[in-house]
Amino acid sequence: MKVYGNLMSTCSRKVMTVLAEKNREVDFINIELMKGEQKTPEHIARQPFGVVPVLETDDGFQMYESRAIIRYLDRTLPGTSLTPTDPKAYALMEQFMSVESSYFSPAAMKVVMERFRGTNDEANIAKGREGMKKPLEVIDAVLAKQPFLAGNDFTLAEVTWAPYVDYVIAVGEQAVLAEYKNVMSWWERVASRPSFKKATGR
Ligand SMILES: N[C@@H](CCC(=O)N[C@@H](CS)C(=O)NCC(=O)O)C(=O)O
Repeated sequence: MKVYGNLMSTCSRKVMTVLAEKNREVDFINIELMKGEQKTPEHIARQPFGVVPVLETDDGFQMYESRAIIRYLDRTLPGTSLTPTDPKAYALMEQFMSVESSYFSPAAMKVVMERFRGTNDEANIAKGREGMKKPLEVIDAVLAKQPFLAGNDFTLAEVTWAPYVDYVIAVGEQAVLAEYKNVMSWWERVASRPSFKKATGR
């Protein structure tokens, strides 16, 4: 199995976290984003939008879109399932994956990219910080009652939130998270997970 990705990228980290949860080693083909390798015709043939990651299975099946890849991997690889069987827990997992992709990560990435690129547009950063508040408030209330977003277990919902929360902290914006104490306790559980440590090279 091959993954075309970049280990610094949030989307590749979701895929690598699930692979680590399943104890599955893959051939990792590094795509140098800073050099624009994701825009070459060779890579566009794998990923028409010119981004990473891409998964290629041993029988030559190729797919892209990180959230689709992690669902596929969880469904097909042996090991502990990261998708609840209980329909209500499953619904909550999907709900919080959607909250992440619709509301949290677009706001988080505004802040992260401004800091990461060093452009530091404070007005844009303020918008990003403001945008993170509601989704954080919502999950904080949920995490007051249960250890993980879908209930008692670590699921794909944690896998999708983790790289964005991690980068918010990495760029020095942890103050946005600090006022949500249940989020902070949850984050300790997620960040100390061996799969996430492996995916982030820690
Ligand atoms: N919706 C896509 C987004 C992929 C994406 O935006 N990847 C970023 C890295 S996290 C990328 O390749 N950026 C390089 C670029 O935009 O040129 C997915 O979930 O796989």
